[in-house]
Amino acid sequence: MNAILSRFALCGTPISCARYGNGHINETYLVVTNRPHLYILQKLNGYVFPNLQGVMDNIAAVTAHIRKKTDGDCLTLVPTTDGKPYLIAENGDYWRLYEFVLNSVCLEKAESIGDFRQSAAAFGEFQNQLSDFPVQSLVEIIPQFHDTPHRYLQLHEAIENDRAGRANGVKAEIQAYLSREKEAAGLMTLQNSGELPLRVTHNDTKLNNVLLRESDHRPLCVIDLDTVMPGLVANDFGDSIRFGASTAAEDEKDLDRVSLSLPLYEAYADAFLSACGDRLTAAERKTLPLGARLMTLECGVRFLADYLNGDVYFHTAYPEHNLVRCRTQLKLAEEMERNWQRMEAPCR
Ligand code: ADP
Ligand code: GN1
Ligand code: MG
Repeated sequence: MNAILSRFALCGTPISCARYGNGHINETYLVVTNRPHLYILQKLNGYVFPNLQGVMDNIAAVTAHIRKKTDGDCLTLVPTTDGKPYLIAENGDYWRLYEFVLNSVCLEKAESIGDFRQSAAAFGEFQNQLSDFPVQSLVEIIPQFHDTPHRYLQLHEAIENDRAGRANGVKAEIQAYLSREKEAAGLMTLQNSGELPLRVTHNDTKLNNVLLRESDHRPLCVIDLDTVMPGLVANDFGDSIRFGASTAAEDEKDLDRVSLSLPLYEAYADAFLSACGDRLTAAERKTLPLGARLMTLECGVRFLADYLNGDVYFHTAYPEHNLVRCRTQLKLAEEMERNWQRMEAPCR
């Protein structure tokens, strides 16, 4: 790793570099130098992001825009020794270095309802900060990223190809997801008919993609900007709920522990709408709960497809990891169906 680090304009000499965090996509390392100075080093995932140059151009533009508007923390790229915002290694790998956001915490699970409110405030404020960013100038990093019917097509392909020979063992899960395919087009239909506007959205609004201040858990910085691109607010709202308002981890094996926490849901909706509700159209506001249900379904469809494809997309820690994740998403989607009226109430 020293060969990579020596190509960045570091403050001090690296004394350690170790794998860090729980991201499913990039290879992330915490780097400490003798000063001491802390950095986040990442090898970008070229399978997930075929247009790595586009990823980095989007991030550079979005962080520059946010930096002009805030005196708080913002993701800061550290340049290479020859002044470039990222490094292309001899073997073609892309590497980038961020300043480590000091005195921050990254939560896998909200420690209190207040924490979850703070994450809603952070993502709502992120929406505000980028409301005047020229949405068409962004590269669409992964085309049809949150096009749920398209994700269903990919699931059908995965079932047909059955590359890992796993389809027979997961007939019940396949059946459960396919029985919900009809409802998957809800948001895309409204987007295509112009009833929902495209905005600059984050598209991966998990709780662990926002850093809170260690001392009081106030929002510090939204991270993981790889998928910032034109999208629907409902999906940003929805992915936060999918991940953060579940009573269990995304990869909980005991499905009895997986359900939707209505107090967390209601707190998030309230704080998100307080932060950016004024900017939303009535149709956007009304479709926020649908975003939660469809993002949960879509994420489950993606985990199931990846399981069938042999775990080529998401990082996994054991062979059934994607299957376990797909089951939790299904259970959570069922819980949302059961609580549908309560979910709609705060967004009317
Ligand atoms: P992935 O796309 O794989 O999810 P992330 O960019 O989200 O990668 O980074 C993985 C983890 O690294 C985050 O969840 C967070 O814990 C940590 N992290 C990333 N960037 C920073 C930063 N600038 N300062 C502190 N921690 C960070
Ligand atoms: C991935 O990078 P990470 O771990 O924050 C994925 C999201 C999924 C999420 C599921 C680029 O997010 O779309 O919702 O895993 N990111 C990409 O946990 O596919
Ligand atoms: Mg992440």
